[in-house]
Parts: sequence; C-alpha cells; structure tokens
Amino acid sequence: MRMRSLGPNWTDYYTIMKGETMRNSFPVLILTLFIGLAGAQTVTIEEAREDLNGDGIPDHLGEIMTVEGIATCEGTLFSSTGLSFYVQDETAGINVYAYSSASPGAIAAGERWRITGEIMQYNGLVEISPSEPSDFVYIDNPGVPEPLQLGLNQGVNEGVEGLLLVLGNSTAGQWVTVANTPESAGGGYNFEVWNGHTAVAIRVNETTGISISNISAGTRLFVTGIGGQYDSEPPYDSGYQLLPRYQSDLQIYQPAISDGFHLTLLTDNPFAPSLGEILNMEYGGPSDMRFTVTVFDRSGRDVRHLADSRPAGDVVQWNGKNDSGEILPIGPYVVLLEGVDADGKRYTTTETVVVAAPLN
Ligand SMILES: [Ca+2]
Ligand SMILES: [Ca+2]
Repeated sequence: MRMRSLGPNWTDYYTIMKGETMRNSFPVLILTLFIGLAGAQTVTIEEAREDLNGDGIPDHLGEIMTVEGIATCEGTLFSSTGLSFYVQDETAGINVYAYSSASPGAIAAGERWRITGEIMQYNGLVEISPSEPSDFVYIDNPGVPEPLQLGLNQGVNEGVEGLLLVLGNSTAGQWVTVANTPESAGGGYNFEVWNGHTAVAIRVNETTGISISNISAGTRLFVTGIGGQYDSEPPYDSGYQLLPRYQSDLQIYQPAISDGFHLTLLTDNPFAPSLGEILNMEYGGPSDMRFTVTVFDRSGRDVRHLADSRPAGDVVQWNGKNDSGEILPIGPYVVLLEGVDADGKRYTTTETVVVAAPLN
C-alpha cells in the first residue's frame, strides 16, 4: 500500500550503500522504515493529478497517494450514500470519493485534512478514494479559500477541475446570462450560462438541495461552484461543468439604481419587422454617464449592438435585424441599457421586446 512513498527512500539507501561508509547509512535506513510505517509521503494535489502524457487519465491512476487540502464543502454534499467532496491546496483541487464506511465523521467546509487514497478517475473527474477512516487525518480549520475568478469568455477546463471557482464578477457588475431553462438529468439539473461568448455548463446536484425555480433563460447570475467534469469517452477533454454547492452560489444579479436612469419604449411592442415596423427607444440618465444599448436573444447571446458609449438623450431604433443585417426569428428579445458614470460605476436596466409576425 505504501510502496510508492518508499521508492525514493530506497533509492537513497541504495546510493548510500554504493558510497564510502556503511555506518552513515543505518540512520537513513531506520528513518526510511519509520516514514514507511507512519504513512505515505504527502504530495501536492497537482502532483497527484499529474497527466504528463496528456491522455486525460491521471498518470498515478491506481496508486495510493497522500494529499493535504482544504474542504470547499461538507464531506457528504455531493453524495447521497457516502462521501463526495472537494479539497484544494495552493496548486490544484481534487474530488474525494469514498464509501460511508471510510468516513471519519463529519467533514466541514473550511477544514484542512490529510487524505490518503487511491487515485481514480470517473468520467474524466480525477478522484482520490480513501478506503478507511484512518485514511483521513484532521489538521486544522483555515476556512474556505476565496473562489478563483474566471475571466470574461473563460470556461471550466482541466487546469481548474476540482477548484472553487466563480463565474461573473459582481464587483465589476459583469454577470453571466442563463441560456436555457434547467433540465432534469440523473439526480440533478443541467443548464448553461453565457460567459461573454463562452457557454458554460452548470450542474446542480440534487443532494445540494439547491432550488432552480427562479432560474430561467435570460436570468443574470453570478455563479460560484466547483470545477467538475462528466465525459464518458477518451480523451476526457470535454464535459466540464461548474457545480454550485449552496443556494447562495447562484446569486441573481440585482442592478444598481441611479436617478433618472431609464430606457423607454416609444413605439408599439410587439412589433413586426417583416412589415417594416421599427422599434424606437429613448434612454437617458445623469449627464456624466455614457450609454450602451445591446439586444440579446432568449439564449442570452448578444445579437445587435445599437449604441456604444453614447451620451444621454439619444433615440435608438431597432429594425429587428442582427448585426449582420438578417431579420431575427420571431420571439422575445431583451434590450439592455448599460450606463457607466464618471467613476466607472455601472448601471443597467432592461426591456423585454417581442419580434412578431404579421397577422393574416
Ligand atoms: Ca496520463
Ligand atoms: Ca479531468
């Protein structure tokens, strides 16, 4: 079980045996045996996950290794029968998966544990799998680390699998947009969000107790969660997901309000572009503000840019076409007004408009 940890030490021993004195080798040998009995040598999580040949399978698959990491959720959060949670150190994160018989008792978010287990892989997700309670050693409770901020257009990938992440930047007022109504699938719900031009899969596991009743296409969110993967086929380089832990990980964007900041429709809504009808809108707000007007489709994709960093008091017109001049399909669209004031603070408001077909 602990052979891997003995490996380098036996090499040292052999090197010493070839050297000048036997006498010096005895303390080394005793120390080596002691380390062997005490437990495997701790490696970084990045080392445990290592995939140097790039085949999507951890190179240490099947080996027993020991890592130390901080739990980013409760030990049972992602399992209905045993343990499934995530730990991370400064280098990487990893899933910890074990039967309930291996549980050392309650594991709380923010606790640091030393964990020994077999390196495994399940549908692309790298796991460390302890087999008995003594494979868990409590160290201390430094608290849950700050989530790693994913940038605009950035998705989940192998490099951040197992880490606590956040999509959308609430400080910058930069949200992600829900692309579709959540669908029930295998003990949970799946939906996608647009992070800029990148679609990111969100997987809500039923065991978390998170309600998705207020999530639908067009909802603007900040999403915190753990980088996961579900990919049943080699080379295990797709199927990345973000796994929210708690209801508060799905934070609905609440726009700030500013005096006089407004977007007003001046013509009839719905309107029929195929009859030549045009939607007129007026916007305004504080004089130091610059305004941007963008039309989004129901999946949250920006389809038409009507104004970019313009002063207040303009009227904009939309003819129902996208940026390429094509008439868009009938259905609802969201017109987003963004205002940025002299301090760089961002304000937004929206109007839902409907592109209609003429009645026969
Ligand atoms: Ca490999
Ligand atoms: Ca993976």
